[in-house]
Amino acid sequence: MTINYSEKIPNNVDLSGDRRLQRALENWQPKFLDWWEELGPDQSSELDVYLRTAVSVEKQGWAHFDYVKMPEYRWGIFLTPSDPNRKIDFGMHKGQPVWQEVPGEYRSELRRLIVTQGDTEPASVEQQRQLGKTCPSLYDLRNLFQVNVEEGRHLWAMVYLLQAYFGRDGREEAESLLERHSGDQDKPRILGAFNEKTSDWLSFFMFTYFTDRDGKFQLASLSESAFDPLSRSCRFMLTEEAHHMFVGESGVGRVIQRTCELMNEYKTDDVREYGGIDLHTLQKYLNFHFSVSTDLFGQEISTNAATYYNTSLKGRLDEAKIKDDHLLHDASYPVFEVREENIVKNESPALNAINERLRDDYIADCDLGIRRWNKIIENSGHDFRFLLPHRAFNRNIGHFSNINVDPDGSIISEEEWEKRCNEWLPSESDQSFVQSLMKPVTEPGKIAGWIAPPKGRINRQSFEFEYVRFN
Ligand code: BYC
Repeated sequence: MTINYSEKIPNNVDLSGDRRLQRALENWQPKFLDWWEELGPDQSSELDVYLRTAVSVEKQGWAHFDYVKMPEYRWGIFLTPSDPNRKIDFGMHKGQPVWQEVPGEYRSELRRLIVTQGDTEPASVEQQRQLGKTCPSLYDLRNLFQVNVEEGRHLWAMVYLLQAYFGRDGREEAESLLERHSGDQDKPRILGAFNEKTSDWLSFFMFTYFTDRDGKFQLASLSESAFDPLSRSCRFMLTEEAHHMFVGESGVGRVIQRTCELMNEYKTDDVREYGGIDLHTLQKYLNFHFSVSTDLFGQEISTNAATYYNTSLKGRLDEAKIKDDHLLHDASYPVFEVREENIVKNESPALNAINERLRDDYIADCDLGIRRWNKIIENSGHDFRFLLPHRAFNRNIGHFSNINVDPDGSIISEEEWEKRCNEWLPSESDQSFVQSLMKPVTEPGKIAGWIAPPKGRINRQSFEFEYVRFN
């Protein structure tokens, strides 16, 4: 399962054994590189970046660290080792061996799942394109670029599946993945959150905490798929994804740390004039990124999701660990809905509530990080606590998309929403304040004033290490 780096496209899928596929992917490769040049990290081609590259797909020690110019990064196709005994864990094909080919009757559903997943990867790179110019430190700059190249690789993972298993329409979809662009009026990205702007580093850290976490849960569900190549692709992607969420959680944590230091030093909550981001503003950014990411789980009641589950295409989180019949024909699941001006829980058929169940898992996971952030505040001697807003707050998809809800979950009038939304979501002036702090710091060992230095290291290198070299 070592990765073959002697080929033009590094891979562990014996690409050279399938000349047609190899040619198709080699044909797509320059288009990918053009896209990277045009819409990947701006003005970054000449930088030497201390990046990790996958050298093996085994759990231990798959990463190699070295300086790389990003356009020369070895994007490739890496799947976790196959398990010849793997059986399907859920849905109508439960108990049968997993599939190595796409069953004709599920072709369009599978393609749609793969395209939706694939679409998010280049989208996030596009969203983060300008951030390199305002990095708070070289350490952070390196982490941004690491996330970017790995999202690029995740696109490769989905493009491989499309090209290898979906023939001509797969090749067309692979082209379209480079043609839709984040925020484009005519050809936007498929899912809402991936058309939002990520124009400052606070948004980047919130995005990697909340939106990449949706990635974790969606990939985990897809890794349950009966279509084994999809499952194995997603399993390897999950190992890369962990670092992205670390960047988010530690990034936000370091901003909080710095804010608390300033609060203590100047004996005030209003740290803006001292170059920090006050806790209320952080809560607003949190509210925004949480609510936009919560939309990514789709509608509460979804026949699409029921079909994916029933046909064994997309499972639940840790499917094998759940103790039920894994068919869900007679099961129910509590789902929030609006009844006579109130938000109440109602038992619904579990098959239709698959999206909501995953959203519940996601929200519980988000909450763990919030608690760790609150610990930083508590340890600094302050009473403020972050709270996740109610799941119905600021939603654009599903039951709550037509009503206005405050962060506590009370339904409010349109008028009240208009009057108060700037208390809950970043206002224009909050955004321009945060933007005003975004000044590049590119000297090794130095850091911007609004964020604390990291405690962790990258490959045992200290914070003072020259993570990015400007030539
Ligand atoms: N925005 O029946 P429903 C990641 C559409 S992130 C816009 O509920 P379904 C990453 C929906 O497409 C993980 N539209 O849908 C993170 C459908 O449209 P059509 C990405 C939305 O299929 C950071 C209609 O509404 N992976 O990896 O049950 C950086 C009906 O909705 C949205 C996946 O998402 C939205 N938020 O559920 C980099 C996994 N939500 O067909 C990467 C694959 C729904 O009527 N995707 N719609 O035109 C899926 O499993 C499903 O497509 C969804 C939606 C869970 C997203």
